[in-house]
Amino acid sequence: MSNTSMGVSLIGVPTDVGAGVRGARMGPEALRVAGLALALQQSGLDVRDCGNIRGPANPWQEPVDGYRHLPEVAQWNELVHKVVHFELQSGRLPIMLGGDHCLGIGSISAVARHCRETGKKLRVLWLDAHADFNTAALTPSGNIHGMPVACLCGHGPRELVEIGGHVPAISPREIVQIGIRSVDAGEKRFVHEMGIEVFDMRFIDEMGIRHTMEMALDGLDANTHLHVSLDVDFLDPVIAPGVGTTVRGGPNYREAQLCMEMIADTGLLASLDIVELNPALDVRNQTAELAVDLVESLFGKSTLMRQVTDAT
Ligand SMILES: [Mn+2]
Repeated sequence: MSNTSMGVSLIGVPTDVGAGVRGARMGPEALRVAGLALALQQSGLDVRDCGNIRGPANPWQEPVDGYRHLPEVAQWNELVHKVVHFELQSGRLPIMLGGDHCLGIGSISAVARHCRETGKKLRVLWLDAHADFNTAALTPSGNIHGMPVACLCGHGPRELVEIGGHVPAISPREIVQIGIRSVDAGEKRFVHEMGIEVFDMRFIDEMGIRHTMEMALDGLDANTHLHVSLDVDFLDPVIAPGVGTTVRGGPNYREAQLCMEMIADTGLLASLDIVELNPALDVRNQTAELAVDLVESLFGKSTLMRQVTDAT
């Protein structure tokens, strides 16, 4: 079991134009300071830090027609889409260092486009406290970091829905949500209507992370491109305080590790977003360090003593 030659590209996306609290723009640096590149190198990967994408500043304005900072969000996502698609075409595994979660529009639309071009099946694992399935009509705030999944599924402003040139960018069948525990009423109806598979915290409490992940990873095959979109607010705020939108009752440390390890076991991880880390709210960079720890597990560093020579 070796991924020695696998090339991964770190792409910093320092923005919080989609968020309701400022500070996620410092996320990429916090992840670097926490040692992300070195940790991945020590896992045997060929790591290239591509530096940061440079997009528009955060104008910090009120919503216009139900959206905050739509022109800026669109610009950032156009840039993210281009870079992520280029890295995938180059045969590398892009890791997006966010930045707020609106960036999932650019990165996942690029992944979906790459899958269409290469005949791959796509599975997106959306690890988040929130469904991020709001629309201008449903959202109270207009913050676009609450809308990326809706946009990817074809519901949102043209400027975002059409990024990547294929509408919708993904089918609701290609995405699975895990850890959800805070959804607006209208948003909840819309998620059900669209038929998105959601494993919320109630499900995880009752069935356990192991069974949840078995179901979330069911049906993958060697031709599947697995994308993980990790919103740091997925984690319980007790272990991950450095987020703008904490919600109590998320996975604890061991549950989060098991989740990452089971994804690693598939050997299919092909792209990753790490988003919503807000160093302005963190305590001694512990949330960034935890994210690095989890990413190591995602790339196969097991914290267990069990030998892996035999399956099951
Ligand atoms: Mn999110």
